[in-house]
Amino acid sequence: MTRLPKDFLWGGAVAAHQLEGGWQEGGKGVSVADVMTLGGPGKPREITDGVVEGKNYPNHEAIDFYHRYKEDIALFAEMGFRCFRTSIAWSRIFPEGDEQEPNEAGLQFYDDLFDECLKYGIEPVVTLSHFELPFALVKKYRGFTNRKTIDFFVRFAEVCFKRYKKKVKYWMTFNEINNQANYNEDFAPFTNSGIVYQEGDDREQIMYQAAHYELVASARAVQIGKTVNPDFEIGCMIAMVPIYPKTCKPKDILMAQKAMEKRYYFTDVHVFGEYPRYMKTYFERKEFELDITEQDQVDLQKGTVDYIGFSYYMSFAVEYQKGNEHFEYDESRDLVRNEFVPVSDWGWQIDPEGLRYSMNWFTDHYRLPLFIVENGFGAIDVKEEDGTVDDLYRIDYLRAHIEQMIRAVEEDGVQLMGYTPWGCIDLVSASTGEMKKRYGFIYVDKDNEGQGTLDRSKKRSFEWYKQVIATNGAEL
Ligand code: BGP
Repeated sequence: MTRLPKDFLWGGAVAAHQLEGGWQEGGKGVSVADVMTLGGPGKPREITDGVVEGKNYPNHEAIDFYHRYKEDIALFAEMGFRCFRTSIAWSRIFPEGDEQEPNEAGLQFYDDLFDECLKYGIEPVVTLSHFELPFALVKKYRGFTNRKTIDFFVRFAEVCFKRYKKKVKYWMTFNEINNQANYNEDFAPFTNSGIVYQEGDDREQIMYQAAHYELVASARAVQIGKTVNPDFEIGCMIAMVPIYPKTCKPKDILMAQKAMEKRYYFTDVHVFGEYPRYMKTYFERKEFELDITEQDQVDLQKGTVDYIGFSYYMSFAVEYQKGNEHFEYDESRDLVRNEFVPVSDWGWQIDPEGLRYSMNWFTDHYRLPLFIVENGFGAIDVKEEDGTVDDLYRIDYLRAHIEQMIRAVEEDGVQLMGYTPWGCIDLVSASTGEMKKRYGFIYVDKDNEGQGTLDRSKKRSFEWYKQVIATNGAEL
Protein backbone atom coordinates (compact mmCIF):
# COMPACT_ATOMS: atom_id res chain seq x y z
CA MET A 1 0.00 0.00 0.00
CA THR A 2 1.04 3.59 -0.47
CA ARG A 3 1.74 5.98 2.33
CA LEU A 4 -1.24 8.12 1.47
CA PRO A 5 -3.32 8.67 4.58
CA LYS A 6 -6.20 6.23 5.09
CA ASP A 7 -8.74 9.04 4.96
CA PHE A 8 -7.22 10.51 1.79
CA LEU A 9 -9.92 12.42 -0.08
CA TRP A 10 -10.15 10.71 -3.46
CA GLY A 11 -12.93 12.14 -5.57
CA GLY A 12 -13.72 14.30 -8.55
CA ALA A 13 -14.29 17.98 -9.31
CA VAL A 14 -16.78 20.06 -11.26
CA ALA A 15 -18.21 23.59 -11.20
CA ALA A 16 -21.90 24.43 -11.04
CA HIS A 17 -22.09 26.45 -14.26
CA GLN A 18 -20.28 23.79 -16.29
CA LEU A 19 -22.68 20.96 -15.55
CA GLU A 20 -25.90 22.03 -13.83
CA GLY A 21 -27.80 23.71 -16.66
CA GLY A 22 -31.22 24.83 -15.41
CA TRP A 23 -29.93 28.35 -15.89
CA GLN A 24 -33.30 29.93 -15.14
CA GLU A 25 -34.79 27.31 -12.86
CA GLY A 26 -35.59 27.69 -9.19
CA GLY A 27 -35.35 31.47 -9.47
CA LYS A 28 -31.73 31.47 -10.62
CA GLY A 29 -30.34 34.72 -12.02
CA VAL A 30 -28.05 35.10 -15.02
CA SER A 31 -24.36 34.55 -14.31
CA VAL A 32 -21.30 35.59 -16.30
CA ALA A 33 -21.07 32.01 -17.57
CA ASP A 34 -24.57 32.31 -19.01
CA VAL A 35 -23.59 35.15 -21.34
CA MET A 36 -20.61 33.41 -22.92
CA THR A 37 -21.11 31.66 -26.25
CA LEU A 38 -19.54 28.53 -27.66
CA GLY A 39 -15.96 29.09 -28.80
CA GLY A 40 -13.75 26.60 -30.55
CA PRO A 41 -10.21 25.86 -31.63
CA GLY A 42 -8.47 29.19 -31.98
CA LYS A 43 -11.74 30.97 -31.34
CA PRO A 44 -12.30 32.25 -27.82
CA ARG A 45 -15.77 32.35 -26.34
CA GLU A 46 -17.63 35.54 -27.09
CA ILE A 47 -18.66 37.60 -24.07
CA THR A 48 -22.10 38.99 -24.85
CA ASP A 49 -23.79 41.88 -23.12
CA GLY A 50 -26.71 39.83 -21.86
CA VAL A 51 -28.27 36.81 -23.51
CA VAL A 52 -28.80 37.27 -27.26
CA GLU A 53 -31.39 35.08 -28.93
CA GLY A 54 -30.12 32.58 -31.48
CA LYS A 55 -26.63 32.23 -30.01
CA ASN A 56 -25.31 28.99 -28.59
CA TYR A 57 -24.80 29.31 -24.83
CA PRO A 58 -23.59 25.86 -23.75
CA ASN A 59 -23.99 26.53 -20.03
CA HIS A 60 -27.74 27.02 -20.25
CA GLU A 61 -28.43 23.31 -20.35
CA ALA A 62 -24.92 21.95 -19.82
CA ILE A 63 -25.36 18.26 -18.89
CA ASP A 64 -28.56 18.89 -16.95
CA PHE A 65 -27.03 17.87 -13.63
CA TYR A 66 -29.68 20.08 -12.04
CA HIS A 67 -32.22 17.35 -12.75
CA ARG A 68 -29.97 14.29 -12.99
CA TYR A 69 -27.65 14.71 -10.04
CA LYS A 70 -28.96 11.63 -8.23
CA GLU A 71 -27.98 9.37 -11.09
CA ASP A 72 -24.56 11.02 -11.30
CA ILE A 73 -23.81 10.90 -7.58
CA ALA A 74 -24.73 7.20 -7.62
CA LEU A 75 -22.07 6.66 -10.30
CA PHE A 76 -19.51 8.62 -8.27
CA ALA A 77 -20.36 6.45 -5.29
CA GLU A 78 -19.86 3.35 -7.41
CA MET A 79 -16.33 4.57 -8.20
CA GLY A 80 -15.77 4.91 -4.47
CA PHE A 81 -15.54 8.71 -4.24
CA ARG A 82 -14.86 9.95 -0.74
CA CYS A 83 -15.44 13.55 -1.74
CA PHE A 84 -17.04 15.56 -4.50
CA ARG A 85 -15.90 19.06 -5.32
CA THR A 86 -18.50 21.39 -6.78
CA SER A 87 -19.38 25.06 -6.51
CA ILE A 88 -22.48 26.87 -5.37
CA ALA A 89 -23.81 28.99 -8.21
CA TRP A 90 -23.89 32.43 -6.63
CA SER A 91 -26.84 33.51 -8.82
CA ARG A 92 -28.98 30.63 -7.54
CA ILE A 93 -28.65 32.04 -4.04
CA PHE A 94 -28.60 35.76 -4.90
CA PRO A 95 -29.99 36.03 -8.45
CA GLU A 96 -28.81 39.62 -8.89
CA GLY A 97 -26.01 39.41 -6.37
CA ASP A 98 -27.04 42.44 -4.32
CA GLU A 99 -30.36 41.38 -2.75
CA GLN A 100 -30.85 41.45 1.00
CA GLU A 101 -32.51 38.04 1.21
CA PRO A 102 -31.36 34.79 -0.40
CA ASN A 103 -33.45 32.71 -2.78
CA GLU A 104 -34.81 29.74 -0.85
CA ALA A 105 -35.22 27.47 -3.89
CA GLY A 106 -31.53 27.86 -4.69
CA LEU A 107 -30.51 27.07 -1.12
CA GLN A 108 -32.76 24.03 -1.11
CA PHE A 109 -31.18 22.66 -4.28
CA TYR A 110 -27.76 22.48 -2.61
CA ASP A 111 -29.26 21.05 0.57
CA ASP A 112 -30.66 18.21 -1.50
CA LEU A 113 -27.44 17.79 -3.47
CA PHE A 114 -25.26 17.64 -0.35
CA ASP A 115 -27.69 15.23 1.33
CA GLU A 116 -27.43 12.98 -1.69
CA CYS A 117 -23.63 12.99 -1.41
CA LEU A 118 -23.66 12.37 2.34
CA LYS A 119 -26.04 9.46 1.85
CA TYR A 120 -23.09 7.63 0.24
CA GLY A 121 -20.48 8.97 2.63
CA ILE A 122 -19.21 11.42 0.01
CA GLU A 123 -17.88 14.60 1.59
CA PRO A 124 -18.86 17.76 -0.34
CA VAL A 125 -15.94 20.12 -1.08
CA VAL A 126 -17.35 23.49 -2.01
CA THR A 127 -15.97 26.40 -4.02
CA LEU A 128 -17.89 29.60 -3.34
CA SER A 129 -16.98 31.44 -6.53
CA HIS A 130 -16.08 29.44 -9.60
CA PHE A 131 -16.37 31.77 -12.61
CA GLU A 132 -20.10 32.38 -12.05
CA LEU A 133 -20.53 35.90 -10.70
CA PRO A 134 -24.13 37.16 -11.06
CA PHE A 135 -24.18 39.12 -14.31
CA ALA A 136 -26.19 41.91 -12.68
CA LEU A 137 -23.14 42.72 -10.56
CA VAL A 138 -21.19 43.27 -13.77
CA LYS A 139 -23.84 45.60 -15.15
CA LYS A 140 -24.53 47.57 -12.00
CA TYR A 141 -21.14 47.66 -10.30
CA ARG A 142 -18.54 46.50 -12.82
CA GLY A 143 -17.96 43.39 -10.76
CA PHE A 144 -14.97 43.24 -8.46
CA THR A 145 -13.56 46.52 -9.71
CA ASN A 146 -16.03 47.97 -7.21
CA ARG A 147 -15.43 47.73 -3.46
CA LYS A 148 -19.16 47.14 -2.88
CA THR A 149 -18.89 43.71 -4.47
CA ILE A 150 -16.82 42.60 -1.47
CA ASP A 151 -19.89 42.99 0.75
CA PHE A 152 -22.10 41.10 -1.68
CA PHE A 153 -19.68 38.20 -1.77
CA VAL A 154 -19.28 38.16 2.00
CA ARG A 155 -23.04 38.05 2.50
CA PHE A 156 -23.33 35.19 0.02
CA ALA A 157 -20.51 33.32 1.79
CA GLU A 158 -22.08 33.85 5.20
CA VAL A 159 -25.47 32.57 4.03
CA CYS A 160 -23.82 29.43 2.61
CA PHE A 161 -21.65 28.82 5.68
CA LYS A 162 -24.64 29.07 8.01
CA ARG A 163 -26.99 27.03 5.89
CA TYR A 164 -24.57 24.15 5.21
CA LYS A 165 -22.50 24.20 8.36
CA LYS A 166 -23.52 20.67 9.31
CA LYS A 167 -23.08 19.28 5.79
CA VAL A 168 -19.94 20.88 4.40
CA LYS A 169 -16.57 20.99 6.13
CA TYR A 170 -14.19 21.77 3.22
CA TRP A 171 -14.50 25.13 1.48
CA MET A 172 -12.59 27.24 -1.02
CA THR A 173 -13.25 30.92 -1.67
CA PHE A 174 -12.27 31.88 -5.27
CA ASN A 175 -11.46 29.37 -7.97
CA GLU A 176 -8.10 29.95 -9.67
CA ILE A 177 -8.00 33.47 -8.31
CA ASN A 178 -4.64 34.06 -9.97
CA ASN A 179 -5.45 33.26 -13.57
CA GLN A 180 -6.73 36.78 -14.12
CA ALA A 181 -3.07 37.83 -13.78
CA ASN A 182 -3.03 37.46 -17.55
CA TYR A 183 -4.94 40.69 -18.11
CA ASN A 184 -4.04 40.82 -21.81
CA GLU A 185 -6.82 38.41 -22.60
CA ASP A 186 -10.49 38.94 -21.79
CA PHE A 187 -11.67 35.54 -20.63
CA ALA A 188 -10.11 35.08 -17.20
CA PRO A 189 -10.62 38.64 -15.89
CA PHE A 190 -14.26 38.45 -16.96
CA THR A 191 -14.95 35.07 -15.41
CA ASN A 192 -13.11 35.82 -12.17
CA SER A 193 -13.91 39.45 -11.51
CA GLY A 194 -16.58 40.42 -14.00
CA ILE A 195 -14.24 42.86 -15.72
CA VAL A 196 -15.12 43.95 -19.24
CA TYR A 197 -12.19 46.11 -20.25
CA GLN A 198 -12.88 49.33 -22.08
CA GLU A 199 -10.78 51.39 -24.47
CA GLY A 200 -8.19 53.42 -22.66
CA ASP A 201 -8.24 51.28 -19.52
CA ASP A 202 -5.03 50.71 -17.63
CA ARG A 203 -5.81 47.00 -17.68
CA GLU A 204 -3.08 46.01 -15.33
CA GLN A 205 -4.04 48.46 -12.62
CA ILE A 206 -7.72 47.50 -12.89
CA MET A 207 -6.84 43.83 -12.60
CA TYR A 208 -4.72 44.35 -9.47
CA GLN A 209 -7.48 46.41 -7.89
CA ALA A 210 -10.13 43.77 -8.57
CA ALA A 211 -7.81 41.03 -7.38
CA HIS A 212 -7.22 42.97 -4.18
CA TYR A 213 -10.95 43.26 -3.53
CA GLU A 214 -11.31 39.53 -4.12
CA LEU A 215 -8.48 38.78 -1.71
CA VAL A 216 -10.13 40.97 0.92
CA ALA A 217 -13.50 39.33 0.21
CA SER A 218 -11.87 35.94 0.66
CA ALA A 219 -10.22 36.95 3.95
CA ARG A 220 -13.43 38.37 5.35
CA ALA A 221 -15.30 35.22 4.34
CA VAL A 222 -12.68 33.06 6.07
CA GLN A 223 -13.13 35.04 9.28
CA ILE A 224 -16.89 34.60 9.21
CA GLY A 225 -16.63 30.93 8.30
CA LYS A 226 -14.46 30.32 11.34
CA THR A 227 -17.03 31.90 13.64
CA VAL A 228 -19.87 29.91 12.07
CA ASN A 229 -18.00 26.65 12.54
CA PRO A 230 -14.44 26.54 13.90
CA ASP A 231 -14.04 23.07 12.39
CA PHE A 232 -14.36 24.36 8.84
CA GLU A 233 -11.31 23.89 6.65
CA ILE A 234 -11.21 26.88 4.34
CA GLY A 235 -8.69 27.06 1.55
CA CYS A 236 -7.68 29.21 -1.37
CA MET A 237 -7.61 27.87 -4.92
CA ILE A 238 -4.68 28.62 -7.16
CA ALA A 239 -4.16 27.75 -10.83
CA MET A 240 -0.70 26.20 -10.64
CA VAL A 241 1.30 26.23 -13.84
CA PRO A 242 4.96 26.14 -12.84
CA ILE A 243 7.08 28.37 -15.04
CA TYR A 244 10.47 27.00 -16.02
CA PRO A 245 13.35 28.89 -17.60
CA LYS A 246 13.91 27.91 -21.22
CA THR A 247 17.66 27.52 -20.62
CA CYS A 248 20.11 27.88 -17.75
CA LYS A 249 21.15 31.33 -18.95
CA PRO A 250 20.97 33.52 -15.85
CA LYS A 251 18.57 35.93 -17.53
CA ASP A 252 16.14 33.09 -18.31
CA ILE A 253 16.38 31.89 -14.72
CA LEU A 254 15.61 35.33 -13.37
CA MET A 255 12.78 35.75 -15.87
CA ALA A 256 11.20 32.50 -14.66
CA GLN A 257 11.52 33.62 -11.05
CA LYS A 258 9.88 36.97 -11.78
CA ALA A 259 7.11 35.25 -13.74
CA MET A 260 6.44 32.93 -10.80
CA GLU A 261 6.17 35.93 -8.49
CA LYS A 262 3.64 37.60 -10.75
CA ARG A 263 1.46 34.53 -11.02
CA TYR A 264 1.66 33.33 -7.44
CA TYR A 265 1.79 36.41 -5.17
CA PHE A 266 -1.92 35.72 -4.63
CA THR A 267 -0.94 32.70 -2.57
CA ASP A 268 1.27 34.84 -0.34
CA VAL A 269 -1.63 37.15 0.41
CA HIS A 270 -3.95 34.23 1.16
CA VAL A 271 -1.44 32.42 3.36
CA PHE A 272 0.56 35.19 5.06
CA GLY A 273 -2.13 37.87 5.05
CA GLU A 274 0.04 40.47 3.34
CA TYR A 275 1.54 41.38 0.01
CA PRO A 276 5.07 40.13 -0.56
CA ARG A 277 7.85 42.73 -0.81
CA TYR A 278 8.28 42.33 -4.55
CA MET A 279 4.65 43.25 -5.23
CA LYS A 280 4.86 46.31 -2.98
CA THR A 281 7.90 47.59 -4.86
CA TYR A 282 6.29 46.71 -8.18
CA PHE A 283 3.15 48.72 -7.38
CA GLU A 284 5.36 51.67 -6.36
CA ARG A 285 7.47 51.55 -9.46
CA LYS A 286 4.42 51.41 -11.70
CA GLU A 287 2.82 54.24 -9.69
CA PHE A 288 -0.42 52.35 -9.40
CA GLU A 289 -3.01 54.03 -7.27
CA LEU A 290 -4.57 51.07 -5.54
CA ASP A 291 -7.28 51.35 -2.94
CA ILE A 292 -5.77 49.22 -0.15
CA THR A 293 -6.97 50.48 3.25
CA GLU A 294 -5.62 49.81 6.72
CA GLN A 295 -8.76 47.85 7.50
CA ASP A 296 -8.11 45.71 4.42
CA GLN A 297 -4.68 44.90 5.78
CA VAL A 298 -6.15 43.90 9.12
CA ASP A 299 -8.71 41.72 7.36
CA LEU A 300 -6.09 40.02 5.22
CA GLN A 301 -4.12 39.19 8.36
CA LYS A 302 -7.14 37.78 10.16
CA GLY A 303 -8.49 35.76 7.27
CA THR A 304 -5.61 33.51 6.25
CA VAL A 305 -6.40 30.11 4.78
CA ASP A 306 -6.06 26.61 6.25
CA TYR A 307 -4.85 24.84 3.14
CA ILE A 308 -3.85 25.45 -0.46
CA GLY A 309 -6.19 24.00 -3.03
CA PHE A 310 -4.77 24.08 -6.52
CA SER A 311 -5.34 22.94 -10.09
CA TYR A 312 -2.58 21.41 -12.13
CA TYR A 313 -2.78 20.62 -15.83
CA MET A 314 0.51 21.68 -17.39
CA SER A 315 3.73 23.65 -17.11
CA PHE A 316 5.03 26.72 -18.94
CA ALA A 317 8.50 27.83 -20.01
CA VAL A 318 9.75 31.39 -20.47
CA GLU A 319 12.60 33.03 -22.26
CA TYR A 320 14.02 36.44 -21.42
CA GLN A 321 13.37 38.91 -24.25
CA LYS A 322 15.92 41.60 -24.99
CA GLY A 323 15.06 45.04 -23.68
CA ASN A 324 12.84 43.78 -20.84
CA GLU A 325 14.82 45.82 -18.34
CA HIS A 326 12.67 45.02 -15.29
CA PHE A 327 11.98 41.40 -16.15
CA GLU A 328 8.28 42.10 -16.37
CA TYR A 329 6.33 38.99 -17.24
CA ASP A 330 3.95 39.09 -20.18
CA GLU A 331 2.44 35.73 -21.06
CA SER A 332 1.72 36.57 -24.66
CA ARG A 333 5.31 37.67 -25.23
CA ASP A 334 7.54 35.54 -23.00
CA LEU A 335 6.15 32.01 -23.14
CA VAL A 336 7.96 29.49 -25.30
CA ARG A 337 7.29 25.88 -26.18
CA ASN A 338 9.07 23.43 -23.90
CA GLU A 339 10.51 20.92 -26.36
CA PHE A 340 10.96 18.27 -23.65
CA VAL A 341 7.26 17.65 -22.99
CA PRO A 342 4.38 16.64 -25.29
CA VAL A 343 1.25 18.74 -25.82
CA SER A 344 -2.45 17.92 -25.84
CA ASP A 345 -4.79 18.68 -28.76
CA TRP A 346 -5.46 22.03 -27.13
CA GLY A 347 -1.77 22.88 -26.85
CA TRP A 348 -1.46 22.18 -23.11
CA GLN A 349 2.05 20.93 -22.23
CA ILE A 350 1.79 17.59 -20.45
CA ASP A 351 4.27 17.35 -17.59
CA PRO A 352 3.61 14.92 -14.70
CA GLU A 353 6.89 15.73 -12.96
CA GLY A 354 5.76 19.33 -12.91
CA LEU A 355 3.08 18.24 -10.46
CA ARG A 356 5.66 16.88 -8.03
CA TYR A 357 7.74 20.02 -8.54
CA SER A 358 4.67 22.19 -7.81
CA MET A 359 3.80 20.28 -4.66
CA ASN A 360 7.32 20.77 -3.38
CA TRP A 361 7.31 24.42 -4.39
CA PHE A 362 4.07 25.13 -2.53
CA THR A 363 5.24 23.27 0.54
CA ASP A 364 8.64 24.99 0.60
CA HIS A 365 7.03 28.41 0.34
CA TYR A 366 3.96 28.06 2.51
CA ARG A 367 4.20 24.99 4.73
CA LEU A 368 0.50 24.28 4.54
CA PRO A 369 -1.39 21.12 3.63
CA LEU A 370 -2.20 20.88 -0.07
CA PHE A 371 -5.28 19.66 -1.88
CA ILE A 372 -5.08 18.88 -5.61
CA VAL A 373 -8.58 19.94 -6.58
CA GLU A 374 -8.15 19.76 -10.37
CA ASN A 375 -6.02 17.71 -12.72
CA GLY A 376 -7.00 16.00 -15.91
CA PHE A 377 -6.80 15.46 -19.61
CA GLY A 378 -9.17 17.22 -22.00
CA ALA A 379 -9.50 15.05 -25.11
CA ILE A 380 -11.80 14.17 -27.98
CA ASP A 381 -13.37 10.86 -27.03
CA VAL A 382 -14.81 8.49 -29.59
CA LYS A 383 -17.77 6.37 -28.62
CA GLU A 384 -17.51 2.93 -30.23
CA GLU A 385 -20.52 1.19 -31.74
CA ASP A 386 -20.90 -1.00 -28.67
CA GLY A 387 -21.12 2.16 -26.55
CA THR A 388 -17.68 1.98 -24.95
CA VAL A 389 -15.09 4.74 -24.84
CA ASP A 390 -11.55 3.42 -24.81
CA ASP A 391 -9.84 6.38 -23.17
CA LEU A 392 -6.47 4.84 -22.51
CA TYR A 393 -4.78 8.21 -23.11
CA ARG A 394 -6.71 9.63 -20.16
CA ILE A 395 -5.69 6.73 -17.94
CA ASP A 396 -2.05 7.24 -19.01
CA TYR A 397 -2.21 10.94 -18.16
CA LEU A 398 -3.82 10.42 -14.76
CA ARG A 399 -1.60 7.46 -13.87
CA ALA A 400 1.55 9.45 -14.59
CA HIS A 401 0.33 12.36 -12.48
CA ILE A 402 -0.85 10.22 -9.58
CA GLU A 403 2.54 8.47 -9.58
CA GLN A 404 4.29 11.81 -9.16
CA MET A 405 1.76 12.90 -6.56
CA ILE A 406 2.46 9.80 -4.48
CA ARG A 407 6.21 10.32 -4.81
CA ALA A 408 5.83 13.87 -3.52
CA VAL A 409 4.07 12.45 -0.46
CA GLU A 410 6.28 9.40 0.11
CA GLU A 411 9.69 10.72 -0.84
CA ASP A 412 9.39 14.46 -0.29
CA GLY A 413 7.11 14.48 2.75
CA VAL A 414 4.47 16.74 1.27
CA GLN A 415 1.24 16.86 3.23
CA LEU A 416 -1.65 16.20 0.87
CA MET A 417 -5.33 16.11 1.79
CA GLY A 418 -6.83 14.76 -1.39
CA TYR A 419 -7.06 14.50 -5.14
CA THR A 420 -10.08 15.39 -7.23
CA PRO A 421 -9.53 15.04 -10.98
CA TRP A 422 -11.33 17.63 -13.06
CA GLY A 423 -14.57 16.97 -14.87
CA CYS A 424 -15.14 13.51 -13.42
CA ILE A 425 -18.23 13.50 -15.61
CA ASP A 426 -18.10 15.16 -19.07
CA LEU A 427 -19.10 18.78 -18.87
CA VAL A 428 -18.81 22.11 -20.68
CA SER A 429 -15.24 23.30 -21.13
CA ALA A 430 -14.62 26.59 -19.35
CA SER A 431 -12.26 28.14 -21.85
CA THR A 432 -13.91 27.04 -25.10
CA GLY A 433 -17.47 26.18 -24.11
CA GLU A 434 -17.13 22.94 -25.99
CA MET A 435 -18.58 19.57 -25.06
CA LYS A 436 -16.07 17.78 -27.24
CA LYS A 437 -13.21 18.67 -24.89
CA ARG A 438 -13.94 15.90 -22.43
CA TYR A 439 -12.38 15.00 -19.09
CA GLY A 440 -14.81 12.51 -17.59
CA PHE A 441 -14.80 8.94 -16.38
CA ILE A 442 -18.46 9.11 -17.38
CA TYR A 443 -19.44 9.92 -20.95
CA VAL A 444 -22.39 12.24 -21.56
CA ASP A 445 -24.13 12.02 -24.91
CA LYS A 446 -24.17 15.62 -26.05
CA ASP A 447 -22.29 17.53 -28.72
CA ASN A 448 -21.13 21.11 -29.24
CA GLU A 449 -24.38 22.07 -30.92
CA GLY A 450 -26.38 20.85 -27.95
CA GLN A 451 -27.62 17.66 -29.64
CA GLY A 452 -27.70 14.31 -27.84
CA THR A 453 -29.71 12.22 -25.41
CA LEU A 454 -27.75 13.33 -22.32
CA ASP A 455 -27.45 9.64 -21.43
CA ARG A 456 -24.56 8.71 -19.19
CA SER A 457 -22.21 5.77 -19.80
CA LYS A 458 -18.99 4.50 -18.23
CA LYS A 459 -15.69 4.95 -20.04
CA ARG A 460 -12.81 2.53 -19.65
CA SER A 461 -11.24 4.96 -17.16
CA PHE A 462 -14.24 4.47 -14.84
CA GLU A 463 -13.20 0.97 -13.71
CA TRP A 464 -9.55 2.03 -13.62
CA TYR A 465 -10.16 4.96 -11.26
CA LYS A 466 -12.41 2.78 -9.09
CA GLN A 467 -9.48 0.44 -8.63
CA VAL A 468 -7.11 3.31 -7.86
CA ILE A 469 -9.37 4.50 -5.08
CA ALA A 470 -10.02 1.00 -3.73
CA THR A 471 -6.27 0.40 -3.37
CA ASN A 472 -5.56 3.92 -2.10
CA GLY A 473 -3.31 4.51 -5.08
CA ALA A 474 -1.33 1.27 -4.83
CA GLU A 475 -2.64 -0.14 -8.10
CA LEU A 476 -2.37 2.28 -10.94
C1 BGP B 1 -9.71 25.31 -14.89
C2 BGP B 1 -11.06 25.68 -14.37
C3 BGP B 1 -12.14 24.71 -14.65
C4 BGP B 1 -11.95 23.82 -15.83
C5 BGP B 1 -10.53 23.45 -16.15
C6 BGP B 1 -10.31 22.86 -17.52
O1 BGP B 1 -9.06 26.46 -15.33
O2 BGP B 1 -11.04 25.88 -12.98
O3 BGP B 1 -13.36 25.37 -14.55
O4 BGP B 1 -12.79 24.01 -16.86
O5 BGP B 1 -9.65 24.52 -16.01
O6 BGP B 1 -10.30 23.86 -18.49
P1 BGP B 1 -11.11 23.74 -19.82
O7 BGP B 1 -12.51 23.45 -19.42
O8 BGP B 1 -10.98 25.04 -20.48
O9 BGP B 1 -10.48 22.64 -20.56
